[in-house]
Amino acid sequence: MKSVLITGASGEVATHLRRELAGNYKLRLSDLRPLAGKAKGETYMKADLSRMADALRITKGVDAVVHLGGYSVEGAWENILQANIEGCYNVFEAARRNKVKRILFASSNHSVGFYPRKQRIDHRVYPKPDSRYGVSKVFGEALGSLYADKYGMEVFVMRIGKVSDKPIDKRRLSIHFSPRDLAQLVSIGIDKPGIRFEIVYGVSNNTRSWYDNSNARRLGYRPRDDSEQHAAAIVPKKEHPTAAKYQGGSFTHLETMQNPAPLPGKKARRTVSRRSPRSAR
Ligand code: 15L
Repeated sequence: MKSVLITGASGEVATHLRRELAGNYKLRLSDLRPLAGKAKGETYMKADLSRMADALRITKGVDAVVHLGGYSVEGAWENILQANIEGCYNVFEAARRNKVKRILFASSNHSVGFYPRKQRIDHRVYPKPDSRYGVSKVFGEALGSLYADKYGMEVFVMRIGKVSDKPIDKRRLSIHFSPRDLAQLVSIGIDKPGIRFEIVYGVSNNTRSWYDNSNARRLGYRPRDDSEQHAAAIVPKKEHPTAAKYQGGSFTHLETMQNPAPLPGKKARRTVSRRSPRSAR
């Protein structure tokens, strides 16, 4: 059985993933935050990914890394820099030093969030991040490309939409990613032989998708869910005109959001500000 490290294991995406992958891999879970309950076959290692020593410790001896850790929404530059730029670099570099070949990187729909909703995009489009958060995801994609080309690592980039049981609004109908489809895509990323550097969209088979996900299909992905079955239950909400135009929605105009995964000792920020990045500090 392969041994797989999941970073950001206390987060929402990892919580779904752990449940879906249970029994298929030996899961090593890391997070700065404590883990709420551990299943059979899971081990937990507390780690601050902005410290190289921690990244080296947790990546030692695993077959693959699923890197989900980091700041998961738009935030102050200091937070994004530490969690998503330094943390991401440390994970790739530690994996290289520990000779872990395979890394799955959780990028986001926000690395391409400034594409208009009326445009269908594939995995080859130029990045158009919609936020500092989106820029940090483009950084991770670029780092993955470098580590694949320069060091022969096997890198699987997933531009994840929104993982949940049901979409909560109209935008999420286009980027919905069900837990079982997430597990299928991650398993391909871990097990498919011959991967060098691939970008795929982490979304279900949504009728209203903005993505041509043929690269994922080429690699064997056959999503089973379509958000359309939930469409009738979505309550229409008025969107900001910029948000309504672009795929990234509110990330295209808001400066900070509530981080659903606050660091220990820090309160989740409830402020949603429209001020400039400078004054938002
Ligand atoms: C993301 O990248 C976030 O991590 C997630 O919390 C959601 O906000 C999602 O995008 C989204 O676009 O809904």
